[in-house]
Amino acid sequence: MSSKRLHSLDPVVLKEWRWEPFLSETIQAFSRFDLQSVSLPLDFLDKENCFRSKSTSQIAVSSTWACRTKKLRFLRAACVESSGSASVLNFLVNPLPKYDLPFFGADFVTLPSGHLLALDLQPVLKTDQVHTENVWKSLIPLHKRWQSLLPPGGPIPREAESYFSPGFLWTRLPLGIEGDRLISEVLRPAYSEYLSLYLNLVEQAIEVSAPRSSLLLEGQKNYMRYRAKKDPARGLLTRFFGNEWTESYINDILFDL
Ligand code: DBV
Repeated sequence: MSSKRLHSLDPVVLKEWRWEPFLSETIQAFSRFDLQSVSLPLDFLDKENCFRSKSTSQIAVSSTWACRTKKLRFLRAACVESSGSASVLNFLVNPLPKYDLPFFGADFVTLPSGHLLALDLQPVLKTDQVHTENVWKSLIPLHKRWQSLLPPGGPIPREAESYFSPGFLWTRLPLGIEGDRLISEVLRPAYSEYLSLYLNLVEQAIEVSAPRSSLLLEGQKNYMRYRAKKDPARGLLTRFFGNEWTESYINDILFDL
């Protein structure tokens, strides 16, 4: 069985999920294009599971929003919540490879240790100037402004570096008032600007030649393989939902190419 949703998530499933305003804004923003539904297996659309943590039983939920448009092959948001211990929004836009567009990626993660926030327009072909130049000249000034108001997120794995742009917004914040303030006063407007830049790029994108499209497809596959292999959420998702569901979710849904 499969099902689909287009304009929002089921609010009953994600009662305490803190990233709802970001996802609503995202869906609203992409609605300027003609959103087309994609079917997902029901078990991945909404999932609820009981797991054991320090000898008590806890509930974790996961909910997936996904669609496509004429130029974007697959947009999906993975939303995870477990009362008190995790609240996650992982959002990725995969363009059709016949457009010279970057990925749009956000990873907003709240854990008992704090918030970990990543946002980027990630290149498909990082060393290809035609692919990057136009994006980076608009993105770098945004990054400069907003990253300067946030503490640096610290080192990222070396091998991951080739998948990020110089506009990678990356921070770790404490839980509590200060973290909440920076999320609403810095992350939120930064997110809106990154989103708006991306939407403009999508709007302007025109089809490329078939050989160039093959090159972009190879780059996309390479990126998706890396993300699936190294997904930092693997441990958390496995603890919440078990190994079998998690592997299928990561490999067949989240990073599906
Ligand atoms: N990350 C995902 C998916 C998630 C998810 C699909 C469904 O790719 C969550 C959930 N990310 C998630 C979790 C953690 C991270 C960490 C739960 C914390 C893991 C932990 O501490 O146990 C950005 N995310 C990270 C890290 C980076 C990113 C650099 C730290 C990794 C580390 O310390 O090894 N994810 C990475 C990234 C993008 C992204 C750059 C794109 C913008 O989506």
